[in-house]
Amino acid sequence: MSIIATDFIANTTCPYCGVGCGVSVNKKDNQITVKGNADHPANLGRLCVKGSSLHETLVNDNRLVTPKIHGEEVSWDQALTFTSDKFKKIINKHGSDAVAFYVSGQLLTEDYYVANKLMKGFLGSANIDTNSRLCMSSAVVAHKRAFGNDVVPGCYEDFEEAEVIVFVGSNAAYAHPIIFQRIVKAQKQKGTKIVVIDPRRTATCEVADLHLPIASGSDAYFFNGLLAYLYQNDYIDEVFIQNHCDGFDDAISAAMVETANIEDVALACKVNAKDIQTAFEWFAQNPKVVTIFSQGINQSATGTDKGNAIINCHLATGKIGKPGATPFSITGQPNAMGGREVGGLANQLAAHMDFANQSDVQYVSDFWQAQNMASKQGLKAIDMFNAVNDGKIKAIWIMATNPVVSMPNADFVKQALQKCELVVVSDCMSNTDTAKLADVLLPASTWSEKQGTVTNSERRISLQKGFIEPPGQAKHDWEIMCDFAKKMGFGEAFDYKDSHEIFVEHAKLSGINSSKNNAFDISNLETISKEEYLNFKPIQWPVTKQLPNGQKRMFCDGKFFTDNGKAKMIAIKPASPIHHLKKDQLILNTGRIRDQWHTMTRTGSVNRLHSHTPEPFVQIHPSDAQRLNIQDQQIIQLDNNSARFLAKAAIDEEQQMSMIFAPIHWSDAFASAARVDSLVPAIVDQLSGQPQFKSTAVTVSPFKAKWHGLLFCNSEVEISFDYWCKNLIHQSVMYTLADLCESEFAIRRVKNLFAHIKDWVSVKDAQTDHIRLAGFKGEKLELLLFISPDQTGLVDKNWPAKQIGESFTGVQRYQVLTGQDQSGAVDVGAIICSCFQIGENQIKQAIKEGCTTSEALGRVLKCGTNCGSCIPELDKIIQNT
Ligand SMILES: Nc1nc2c(c(=O)[nH]1)N[C@H]1C(S)=C(S)[C@@H](COP(=O)(O)OP(=O)(O)OC[C@H]3O[C@@H](n4cnc5c(=O)[nH]c(N)nc54)[C@H](O)[C@@H]3O)O[C@H]1N2
Ligand SMILES: Nc1nc2c(c(=O)[nH]1)N[C@H]1C(S)=C(S)[C@@H](COP(=O)(O)OP(=O)(O)OC[C@H]3O[C@@H](n4cnc5c(=O)[nH]c(N)nc54)[C@H](O)[C@@H]3O)O[C@H]1N2
Ligand code: SF4
Ligand SMILES: [Mo]
Repeated sequence: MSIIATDFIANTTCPYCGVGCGVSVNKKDNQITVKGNADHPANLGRLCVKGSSLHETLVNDNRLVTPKIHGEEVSWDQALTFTSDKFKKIINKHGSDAVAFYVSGQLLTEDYYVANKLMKGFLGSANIDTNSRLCMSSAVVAHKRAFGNDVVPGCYEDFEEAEVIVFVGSNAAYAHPIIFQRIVKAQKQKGTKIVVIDPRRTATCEVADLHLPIASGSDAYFFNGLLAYLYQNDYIDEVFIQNHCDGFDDAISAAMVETANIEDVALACKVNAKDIQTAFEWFAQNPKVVTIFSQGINQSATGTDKGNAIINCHLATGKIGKPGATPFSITGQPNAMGGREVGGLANQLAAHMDFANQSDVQYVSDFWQAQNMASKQGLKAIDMFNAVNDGKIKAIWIMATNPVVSMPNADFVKQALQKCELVVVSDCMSNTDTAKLADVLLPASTWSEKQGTVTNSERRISLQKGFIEPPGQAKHDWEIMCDFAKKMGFGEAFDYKDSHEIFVEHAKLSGINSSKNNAFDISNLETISKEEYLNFKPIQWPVTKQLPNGQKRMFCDGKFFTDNGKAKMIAIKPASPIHHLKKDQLILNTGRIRDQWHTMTRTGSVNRLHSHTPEPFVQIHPSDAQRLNIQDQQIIQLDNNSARFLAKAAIDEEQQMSMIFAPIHWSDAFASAARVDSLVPAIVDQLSGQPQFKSTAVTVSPFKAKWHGLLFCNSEVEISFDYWCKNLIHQSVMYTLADLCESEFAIRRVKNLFAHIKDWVSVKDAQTDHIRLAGFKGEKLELLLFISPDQTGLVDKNWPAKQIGESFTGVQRYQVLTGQDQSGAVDVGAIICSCFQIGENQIKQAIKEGCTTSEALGRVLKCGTNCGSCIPELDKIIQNT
């Protein structure tokens, strides 16, 4: 890592979630630290656990630092000549639609702008789609149907203004922690009522006044029911409807068909009618309601309709465009919103313009002086990979996303890429599951090295700043594409000096929207100087001559971006996914955990982020577990789609019956069989193309391992057991193991794997079948292996993990095989507070000694006093102890 110049303080933006927190980076005495930027309006100084560990991701052994062709290191010139020759040949022979880009909401706006311009304006196809298809595309369509444009109406201040907050399909305590903390603070100050609609009882529910554990996918029944209730009980804002909405009568008629009675809603949602009534009353009786929706809504075969069912209720009551009153689709990735602005989706043009409108296509083409302008929409993500599989797409370039892990039907995606003539992958990491399939692997710079803007959930544009030189030969994504464009013969149009120039062009292009009745217009930023750009002041679009300081809320005047200026209520026919479950099947729901980011390529390198949830798990209700003969923490197997998934059972009443939950994060780089999307088929919303990730019937069975093991060593190895999972803990790499083979084979396999170790010490207890093995190099402990026929016979992991690399002589070499500190100190237990590494056992002890609030625990143990992400769990442990 080469750090720029001397000491500095740099203001930048967090690269993780769509909250878009401002981060202050401080370099002093060769040490980099991060803290929340108190001046950034998104977080006002706070950071969650992921944000506050950003400095720990700056050094990473798995960085990709040189371009490679078929695994061989090459120069940039060779890599891009090879790639452009292939692209030219394929386009000449098979046409422009034989090539594709699959990009990401984690690209910066400037990268994204260049990718979109290159594909749609110069390569001549609109085959550029993004992982935002998996994330926000249903919300985009819902917004366009209702408002005429893809616009999030509200702002974060609305969370503090609101009297009622409804979280629907959002586990903000984990996924949008700083928004969650803002809301909890407001709740403490003024008693905001919080409703959570989620089949699971999540950490977000810890602060809920009401939790509705609805049946999987039944949300549209709830919101249609709410609309019918509002109508029947005279809560409609007649004047607003009259002046500002179309489609009211049809939407009401549709809502009255199946959901006119609360009892019917309760039946469809499988929750009790009284709670539904309470939620309806709170929505109806309080003028200031914010409905926050996320992937529990979007990731559904009818996600767009669900989005509109929510928006309908806000329109019908005029709860939009006012302080504290708005539907609010919160974005997942740091630049999910920016991608939409530049037209990163295959069915969009730049600056929110549309292929459906010939004058839009012409305008963009003229503006770019495009050599080969695409004239029609391209393929959406699922169709794109189908076309790769069918051989219709012969070259695909994947940037800043890991589809072999994150796409539904993930094994199919893997196969399609294996068959594809040319797979180019730009990533900052060398070892992702997708990078392993690349013909051409291009090293990209990443957060801390690259510079450019991102737009957060409240339309606020901020700068991610570069303050470290990229390692090795890594280049910025926009630079890589511009170099490629030059090789393709488009040099003039891609001759940018820096990201500032790209931003200026993007801002300029958006200026057309003032005459097109489109919301996205940041043309007032087209004159921004480089100096101003480098010190970018976070601002919410639109930013125009009339609105030079941006705009907090949209639709305050009741004007929408439709032809007649009125919002559209959409008649919704509610639907839930239908599953005919066999005896051993349950419905799989998937989502996020607190301390990991997506496929773990960044957060997976930080020890303390492993401590909260070290292994993949399947949350299962006690009665399902009992019926299927599953014990807590036992490895279980999920089957579907010809794929097998292995993870530990977490028996939990917070999970509803007939459903299970598994995290999305583990890839083949971190576990043997925990890519959850191998189980999920590609069923999509017909309007948006977004896949249904949250409701899949899978077969569930116990996995009957012959033995369980813990392996501690000092570096990563290519391991192959039926079950393994990799962790970073203290100074060691730890593998949790289990297998169907005999334990004797395991010993042999481990010894073969570590052939360089010659000095072994082992013990075997013939009675218990416990085997323990230590490997030394000189006095240094290189490896520890503990094997037991059952999991409970294994040692606590903290002490052994601290011994790797230490020196042992004489009898100590046997003592280390006990796996225990000879002083008898007690293990801290599962880590709850990642910041201060405070474990559950310590917390329980402190509660026994009199701490009855999370604040009191914070005073004694410091837990929860840094990022605050663990406070919901501290509260839960207090309740349960
Ligand atoms: N820690 C962490 N934070 C992240 C991310 C991360 O990887 N890690 N990723 C970011 C990204 S890209 C995104 S998109 C966001 C996603 O943020 P969220 O959408 O909040 O996260 P998820 O866990 O995917 O899903 C939210 C909830 O939807 C619920 N759900 C499932 N089915 C239904 C249903 O039928 N109805 C309802 N009402 N709820 C349902 C699930 O039980 C789950 O608790 O998180 C962002 N923040
Ligand atoms: N079952 C199920 N599946 C899901 C979801 C779910 O809830 N359930 N959620 C979906 C959603 S909402 C999302 S957003 C996706 C996320 O899924 P992905 O986008 O596949 O996940 P990431 O791990 O964030 O992938 C980002 C990649 O970009 C690399 N990278 C980081 N910075 C840079 C950079 O600056 N340049 C380049 N070129 N590369 C970089 C990282 O190393 C990593 O390999 O998963 C989707 N899949
Ligand atoms: S909430 Fe956490 S992950 Fe999201 S932007 Fe803020 S600090 Fe980053
Ligand atoms: Mo996402």
